[in-house]
Amino acid sequence: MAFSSPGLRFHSRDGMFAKLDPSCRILPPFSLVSSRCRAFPRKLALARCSSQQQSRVSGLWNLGQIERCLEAIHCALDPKLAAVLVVVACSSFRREGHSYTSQAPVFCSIASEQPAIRAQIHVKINQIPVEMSTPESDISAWLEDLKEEAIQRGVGKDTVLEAFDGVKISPKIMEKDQTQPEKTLTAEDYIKTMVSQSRVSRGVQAFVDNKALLEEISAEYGVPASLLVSIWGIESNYGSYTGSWNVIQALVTLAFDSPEARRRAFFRDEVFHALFILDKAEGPSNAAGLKGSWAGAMGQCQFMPSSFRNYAVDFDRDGRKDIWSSKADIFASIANYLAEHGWEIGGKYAQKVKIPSDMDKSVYGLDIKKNVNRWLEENTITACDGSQLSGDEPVSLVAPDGPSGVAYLVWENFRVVMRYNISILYSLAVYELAEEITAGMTALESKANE
Ligand SMILES: [Ca+2]
Repeated sequence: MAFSSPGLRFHSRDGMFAKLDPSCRILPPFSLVSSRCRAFPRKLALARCSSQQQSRVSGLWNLGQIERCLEAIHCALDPKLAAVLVVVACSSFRREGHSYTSQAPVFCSIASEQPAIRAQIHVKINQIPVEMSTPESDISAWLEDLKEEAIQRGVGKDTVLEAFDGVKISPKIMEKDQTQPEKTLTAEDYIKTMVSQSRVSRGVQAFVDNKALLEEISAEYGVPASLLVSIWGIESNYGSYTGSWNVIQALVTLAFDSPEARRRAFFRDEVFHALFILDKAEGPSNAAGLKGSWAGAMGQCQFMPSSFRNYAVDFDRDGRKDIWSSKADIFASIANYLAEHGWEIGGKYAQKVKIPSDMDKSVYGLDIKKNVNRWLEENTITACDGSQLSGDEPVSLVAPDGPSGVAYLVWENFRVVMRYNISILYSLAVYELAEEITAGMTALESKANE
């Protein structure tokens, strides 16, 4: 069969061109000949070589490889041709047994900025049947390799054997990893969802119930108690949802199957941290106690194993860092995490502001810092609550949906919370929930004083 696009033609020197047919299982090394893209085959070859490590497992192309190829394609070719290649590449992947509906838009956007082409690719990708899965023997070999590396890194053999007992690659986790909802909410709607009225009132109640402990920890680490409650509320709904997945199994699955090579390396590293937690008796006494989200975030403050090892605190001094059930350990771990990442005691966090709806997008964003006075001199900015803005500290202006959506001035502490979860929207939601909880506490106290 032949693919063509105006001015471009596929060509194979080794007769493998026919395998580009979407019915084949392996996307072969292929070359393209075109007057406009002579550099392309080399880029593609490089992309493939750099991920040989991953292809060793299945011998087939994985998402990470495909993504790199698509980037190369996108750099070199026109969108229509890239669109055809996306469909071919995804055919190979989809037949591997992966359902990657949520990745389709990513491929589509890499391939083309034109909505009509993206929509067309999306439809085509979803028509490709899912048939095959990676052979069991390959998974076993990969798991053995992982265990061996853990032992070489210094984890006790008994710990490794116990932790891996019954651990399998979980299709459910693979599915979850590949079907994350697309971020389509506006910042305002996202904040409304995260800072619901019930979450605010539960937060105020949680503050009241744990006031003495929260204030003790807040005094020790310099992080406001309302912020600790806010993060606790957003991470696990005040401890009511922490996830009951076996963390080793979750991490192993993601290290094996996550779409991007960078994420696979991240989760592989987290597997070793989780094993060290068990081996060095830093947390739960056995692997069954290491519970978390499907993505490996553990306990009521949702720490990844590496964060647990570096920042979790045994505040109640019972010999274990228990972020699953000890409130003292949970609050102190959150506070310590923020303190260690540079929380400025008494520093400002954020201020909701009004900005001109025609403000140029190039003049704001997290990478632009100016002091408040300069912002006021150069731009028309007013505080939404009517307060007077001024100050010499460097601040940034963020407006996630553009100048006509919500806008905030953000201080250094805003960035510190982004170290907890690298998302502007997350840090804004944490701020707004903390503000609401503080307001709720103030209202309660003034009522009590009446
Ligand atoms: Ca403890």
